[in-house]
Amino acid sequence: MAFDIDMIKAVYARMEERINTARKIVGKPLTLAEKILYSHLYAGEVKEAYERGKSYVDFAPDRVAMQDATAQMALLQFMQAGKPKVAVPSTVHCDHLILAETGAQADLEKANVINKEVYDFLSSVSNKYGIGFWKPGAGIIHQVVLENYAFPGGMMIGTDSHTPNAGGLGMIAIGVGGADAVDVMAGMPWELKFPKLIGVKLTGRLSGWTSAKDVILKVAGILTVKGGTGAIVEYFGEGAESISCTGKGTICNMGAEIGATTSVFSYGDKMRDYLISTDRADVAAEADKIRQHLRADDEVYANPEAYYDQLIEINLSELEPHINGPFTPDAAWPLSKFSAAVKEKGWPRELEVGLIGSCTNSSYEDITRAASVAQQAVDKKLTAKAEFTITPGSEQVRYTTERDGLLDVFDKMGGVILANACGPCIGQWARHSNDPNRKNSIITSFNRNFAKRNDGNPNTHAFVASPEIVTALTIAGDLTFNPMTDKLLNAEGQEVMLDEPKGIELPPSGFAVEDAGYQAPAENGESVQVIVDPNSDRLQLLAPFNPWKKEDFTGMKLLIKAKGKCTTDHISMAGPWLKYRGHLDNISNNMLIGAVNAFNDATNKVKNQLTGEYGEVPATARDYKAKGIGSVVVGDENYGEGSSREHAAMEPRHLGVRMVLVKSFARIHETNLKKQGMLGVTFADPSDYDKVLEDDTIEVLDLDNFRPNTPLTVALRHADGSTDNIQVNHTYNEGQIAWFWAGSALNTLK
Ligand code: MIC
Ligand code: SF4
Repeated sequence: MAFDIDMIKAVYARMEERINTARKIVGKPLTLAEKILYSHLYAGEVKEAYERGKSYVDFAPDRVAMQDATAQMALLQFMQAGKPKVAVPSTVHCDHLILAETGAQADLEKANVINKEVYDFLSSVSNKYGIGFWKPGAGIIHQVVLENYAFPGGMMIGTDSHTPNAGGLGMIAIGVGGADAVDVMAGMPWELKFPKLIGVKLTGRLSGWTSAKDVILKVAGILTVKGGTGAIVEYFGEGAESISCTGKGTICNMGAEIGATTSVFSYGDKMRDYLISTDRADVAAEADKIRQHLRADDEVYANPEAYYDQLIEINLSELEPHINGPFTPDAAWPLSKFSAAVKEKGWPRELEVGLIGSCTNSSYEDITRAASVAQQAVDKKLTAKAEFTITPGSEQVRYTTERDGLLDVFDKMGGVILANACGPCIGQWARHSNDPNRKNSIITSFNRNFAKRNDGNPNTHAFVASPEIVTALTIAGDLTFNPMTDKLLNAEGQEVMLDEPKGIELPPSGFAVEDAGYQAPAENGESVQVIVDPNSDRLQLLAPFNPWKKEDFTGMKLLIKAKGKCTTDHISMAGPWLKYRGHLDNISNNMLIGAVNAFNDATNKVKNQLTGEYGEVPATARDYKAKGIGSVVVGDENYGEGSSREHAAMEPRHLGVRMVLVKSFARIHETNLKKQGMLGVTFADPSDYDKVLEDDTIEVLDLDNFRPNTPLTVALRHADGSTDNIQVNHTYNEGQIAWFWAGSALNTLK
């Protein structure tokens, strides 16, 4: 299982030279992100200064991590690439497919039966191609990576949008689609537009009820779900130094919610302590030797305005706990204003369930802080009014916190310990409710709260907060409870208050685990067989997509014009659909079923232009496809925000959608579309969105002139015989245009 110390030494050995050259070429002091990026150029030598937000750059990441729900598609594609073994250390983590129902053990046992075919597939592909395999129950990808593989100054990609969690350990870790992972595993360059840089200066110090989570909840409020797009967020300042390593991880994790490419903290004592405590004193010793390269240059910290494209300052001493939601993670409410907001907006005041844990918030520190609140419920004779669940992030954290008596405290408060897995965070939750459609409120320490995400119910108002705030509100069973000011009535009729939470950063008697759940790959996997049953409804081998001719982009029908928020959860819902993540045709039946049709405000109800009838989106797309007619999806701002799931791009590709035309894209989704050979373009004039009508037939007029930095012209032919010609922009470079004509990036790799 061990991380590769030689690989880390090699990265560190080349850093100094590359940083010095980059500093000369860029002509000014460097930020931390720039140092790491310039040290990971695919071509090796630093030859030019890249323009932030503009230049496409080829990188060579050190590692790849994949979770089971995305790894299936990634590895099905890798099997097509014809390589005998992965080119960089890679791991697979089985965390997304475990349904939370009764509790850890029973749920895990059931998952092992239900998902056997998928787990067997993932374990044998991993075995064959030299990939480390973390079994179901081992933990959530980002927590396991932080505990075992992340290292300061490294660069990693992962097929999950919360991969940036590893920024808590000073790594540039970026969420990507499976096709990107295939490139890196095949030893090819990985391309990224050189990011812009947002600096966040933290002064003061966290105390009382405020925790690291509140930093990112606050930042999300400032930047919104789009504000980090195309940027790396770099945290620094005395405040940053005092935050624990896992707290830093929480902040970086949720940077995904502002669309940031990734987030990162510089190396310091907190990271050092964490490395030592997780059995990696040798990594800490190496990092100590090059400390000056694992932070920005002094000039940057002294005068940050001059070096970051945008600068935000937060005083931790004044920062209040926050609660964000409902339905979007950037609706940020300071605790003191939240209760009034609940009343004013008419959100259901009764809190039905509190859920802590997940990849975002299940460190030893998080658990101790939440347990210190839970213990008070026991001591002060308070009975928790809401249901309470706890998902530990890894077996190591679970084992250690159980040994230290912490899980027992939750148990006494009435909490249920779920498996070390995503569970309710991704809708893998058999929620106990007498009415699954009731308007209701829940609060989680997770990161995302889009409609329907946790339990499939559009009326569930999900809020996001720190584990300790979630625990306090769970005890109260009331969203308007403010633990800093309000009293609760206990079983003996006395009014009591909750004291501030107390946490312990790292376990005083060290981390421990009996079976971490790791399986190393075969030394030589040549003879390992990977079996996919042709009759399976869970797995399906992929057939290459056809190359394009320009005629394919004429006579296309509008499939749907989506209105408002259209996240990957709207495009390819998770929860019950996760079971089809390895079967493209089956999962395509969820395509865009959550998107709101701009013409009738309904979901999954679009006009079939051939019959005039209204039908489900996937069925309508299949009908056009069967008749050889291409279709078009039109969307609003930040289309495809959220997850890295490339299914959101592959499903439309599979069902005959040829073009996606939107006001703006989220980064990962835009790349996923390009990789799968789709035409992803944006309105040059966003108000042209209004020109798209329900009966439009659509054509790209100048596809033979598809070149970088050159807009295209799209004709919207309306039913009344009139036509609107509109300009659309794109961000394809030469290489990506080659993927497009080839039908997919994978077709060019083969
Ligand atoms: C999520 O948090 O939405 C997920 C599920 O982890 C996704 C990945 C997926 O869809 O499999 C993500 O964040 O990328
Ligand atoms: Fe799993 Fe939720 Fe983390 Fe995604 S955000 S990896 S679903 S725990």
